[in-house]
Amino acid sequence: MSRRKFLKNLGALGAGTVLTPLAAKLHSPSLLSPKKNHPIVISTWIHGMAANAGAWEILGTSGDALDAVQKGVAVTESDLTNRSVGLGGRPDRDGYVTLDACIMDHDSRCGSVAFLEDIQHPIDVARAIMDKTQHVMLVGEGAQKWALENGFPKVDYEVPFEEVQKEYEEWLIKSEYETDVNVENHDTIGMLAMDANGRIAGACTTSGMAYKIRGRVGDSPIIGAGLFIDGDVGGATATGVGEAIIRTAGASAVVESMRRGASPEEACYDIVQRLLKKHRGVEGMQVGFLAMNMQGEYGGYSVYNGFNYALRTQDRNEMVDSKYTRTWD
Ligand code: SD4
Repeated sequence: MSRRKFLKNLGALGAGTVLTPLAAKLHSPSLLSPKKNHPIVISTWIHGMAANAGAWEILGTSGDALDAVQKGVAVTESDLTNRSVGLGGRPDRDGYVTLDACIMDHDSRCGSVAFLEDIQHPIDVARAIMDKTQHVMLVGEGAQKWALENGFPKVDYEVPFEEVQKEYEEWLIKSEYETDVNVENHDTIGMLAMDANGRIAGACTTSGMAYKIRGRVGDSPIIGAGLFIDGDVGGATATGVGEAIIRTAGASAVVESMRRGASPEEACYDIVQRLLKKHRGVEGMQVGFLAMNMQGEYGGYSVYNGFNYALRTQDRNEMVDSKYTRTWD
């Protein structure tokens, strides 16, 4: 019997109805009002706390998950002390800060921008691409041109910032590209939220790997790699070495595991194992995944220890340590 029919039948029971023991059990309040795990928002790393607070301004007042994730990750983009998100980020090897972001909703609508320069909020550009164009993704010069035409101002300050520029100049002396990724040099924000109406959405934004080759784009703006949402199943997002995440279609793989019945944590564990199998011998490669299903259950898993995520619900507002497979030496 469908749940709706079942509840209707229960409602049809008159006040004087004597319930059989089974019917009385079924009539218990816990079954009539199953625990709702939403609104809920999770996001990568410690800056997720502030980002979740931004998202909660919308989620906590019965607003839409899509608006919430956009607003949430924009908080991190505005934090110019963050070295992996927004214009405070580290530059590519030619000294330019280039930004990647994407957003996706319950109905699989999505927008993405990559290799974008001098615009403060790539996530807003990604959302506008989704809302105003028939395309999913714009990159580079064309993306910037479109953003300017559509009212996004070019920032009037110098990027990289002085301190970041200094660090970059020190790096230039050796010019060694390290894919070593840990808590210090690595903190893309990926966010998943479910609103009071049970709709899910996600967003991801980053300045990418420090000192990358100019033109390099990682997983974060790639739908299916850094982020994937399917309103029938749930959503996933990723952080870490983007090349590994793209090669395994990471976020999409997590959602497909959940579709086949895995819990969010199991699904994240599975992709971490697959990724390690495909990248044998690659040491120091941190990758972390977060996932949420349509029951509002969530989980994460990472290659190495050190990955954590921020959780916000009606009664929780805290950091959660992700499970992991390896420890740093
Ligand atoms: C990238 N996944 O560009 C991003 C990097 C990242 O924290 O997550 N940094 O590959």
